[in-house]
Amino acid sequence: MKPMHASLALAVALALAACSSSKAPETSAQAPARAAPTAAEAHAFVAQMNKDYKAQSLEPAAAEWVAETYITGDTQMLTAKAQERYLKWLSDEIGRARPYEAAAGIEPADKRALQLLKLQTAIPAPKNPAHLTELTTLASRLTAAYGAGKYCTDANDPKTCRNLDDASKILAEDRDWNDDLAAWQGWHSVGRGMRGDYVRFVELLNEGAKDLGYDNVGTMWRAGYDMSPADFNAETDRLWSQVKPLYSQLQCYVRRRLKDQYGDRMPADGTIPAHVTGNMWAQDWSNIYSLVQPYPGAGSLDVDARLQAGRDAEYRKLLAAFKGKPTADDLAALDRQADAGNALVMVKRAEDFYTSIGFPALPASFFEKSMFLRPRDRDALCHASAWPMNFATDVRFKMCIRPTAEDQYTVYHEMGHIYYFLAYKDQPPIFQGGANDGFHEAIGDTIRLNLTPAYLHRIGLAGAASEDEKAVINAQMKLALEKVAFLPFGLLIDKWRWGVFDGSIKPAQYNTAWWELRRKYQGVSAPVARDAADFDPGAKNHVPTNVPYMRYFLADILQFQFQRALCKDAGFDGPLYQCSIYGNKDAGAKFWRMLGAGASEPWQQTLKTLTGKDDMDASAIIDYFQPLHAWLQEQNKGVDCGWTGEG
Ligand code: X8Z
Ligand code: ZN
Repeated sequence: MKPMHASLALAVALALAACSSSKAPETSAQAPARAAPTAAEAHAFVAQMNKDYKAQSLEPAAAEWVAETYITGDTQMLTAKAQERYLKWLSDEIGRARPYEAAAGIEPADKRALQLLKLQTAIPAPKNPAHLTELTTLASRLTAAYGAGKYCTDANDPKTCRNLDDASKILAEDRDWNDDLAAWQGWHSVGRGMRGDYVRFVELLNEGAKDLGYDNVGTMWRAGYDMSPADFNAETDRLWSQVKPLYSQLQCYVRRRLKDQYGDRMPADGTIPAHVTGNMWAQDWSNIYSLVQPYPGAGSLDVDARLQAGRDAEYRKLLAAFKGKPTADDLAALDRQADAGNALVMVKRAEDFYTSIGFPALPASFFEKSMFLRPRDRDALCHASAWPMNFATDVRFKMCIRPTAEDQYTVYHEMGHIYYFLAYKDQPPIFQGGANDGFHEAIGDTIRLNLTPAYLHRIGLAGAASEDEKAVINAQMKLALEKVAFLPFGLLIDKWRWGVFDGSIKPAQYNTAWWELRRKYQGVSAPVARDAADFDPGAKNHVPTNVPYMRYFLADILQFQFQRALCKDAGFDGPLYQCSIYGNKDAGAKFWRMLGAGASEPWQQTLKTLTGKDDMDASAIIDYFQPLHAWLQEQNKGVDCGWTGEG
């Protein structure tokens, strides 16, 4: 279903899956395929289509939820079957809908609904039934392989195995070159086994896209932006050219500070090796803030330490209340209870922001049905996602929350999806999606921009805030390591996939093309030589789980546009980086109205209602980081910036 797949991670799941159980409904199929249906007939078709779409989507959503929260061969099979049924229904329905697009005088909303139907999955179904079965089987197998991924130093000893949480923790906290290298290499070995499946997966996706009338699946993914796929391509390049100068300054400065730390182990070609960025994919560098901090000690931004302290206090409280002498089992249970209590505090903290701007409290079922912690007794796909289960109030998180700043911000992000679902739940099902998928990703991130040093201090997550220049530069640097460092990464994942899908990147070049793009856009390199069997894209969630990624690049730009508009609305007239709309119901009401439109109108119109402009525009992110940008330019004066292979 669109909301899902098109919009969020989780969506993914559904998206792919979004299907139904029974035979294709007779209902909308009964519409006569006459040459020229009337507008009234088209209207009736769309009404029935909305009903069927909803009915068909419930079971695959439930199947995918179980498959991702309880990975076994059985749940993989069940979700593959549910997806297969849904995708079959969807492609049949698209065929039935086709004649109505040409109905004379068709209402614009009906026309839009018919167009959106074609975009309700990232996995187009091949007409060949055996190929469809194979496709959904591969989709669920790749998702499960990523979710259950582990690497072991001794294949015969499970105690030596590590999962993504373990490896990520090392990269985030341990600054030792070799420890980080081992964690990076370990996790990337998980991708190797996916290579063959992915090659076949791409063939089948393309077959499905062609059966639906697209050149390839990349063209289909780019068809969801109310402009031609070619124009969308050019649009992403335009936005990148707006932000590249800022990114280049950041890369140059960070590389120099890493050189101070690691000396000659740093490559001489100007690139940053992926494993020393504090993040498995080098997509968010905020974990190495301590290495690149402009003015040590100016301002107080130690959100990680305060979150950990909060979780530890929870544990001590539980231990103190325990009657008698706890056994080892009791202690393990208390530990778990402390994690659960902490996760709830982190979720409630985010909810508090949203309710402060007038959004409703989350439904009780959200708290009952969400998964907040990594299950201890089974494999689960821990990559965070938000799930619209029923086009109404059954909305959920699937996340494995740890007491870190990164996870706290991800909670705000996921909650943005949840509130989008709730805001547009009264739209017809086919309009229950983001204005475009970048909007969906940008909502929670906009809220996250309101977590200024002053706000973090106010809620006890940071020490006293200072607005002196040094503290401002420090705070900007920390945020830039998250938001500016991400920009080229957000862009390149789908540059790679679009190439894979259109055949310009052949299977034999999958990995080399991946690293060429990493180098070209990010100035990041592989820390060790890669070989022909490596499949490093497989080590990134969205590739095996088949979630389009350009949405995050768009969101990184859009969230600053949204924030600028909301702050204006709130009457804030200081520098944008100091604005927090916490408690501002007027700004909240305007935001809520935008969310309520869902996918019912072209995104340009939705954007204009909020910001007064109808195009995506990176000037807001550039303005936001103006103080840091100037500071970086000063620091990098006389430095030979840039790298070999820069695009
Ligand atoms: O996948 C996500 C969210 C779920 S929609 C946690 N994000 C991207 C990623 O982790 O790669 C958020 C930022 C980019
Ligand atoms: Zn998201």
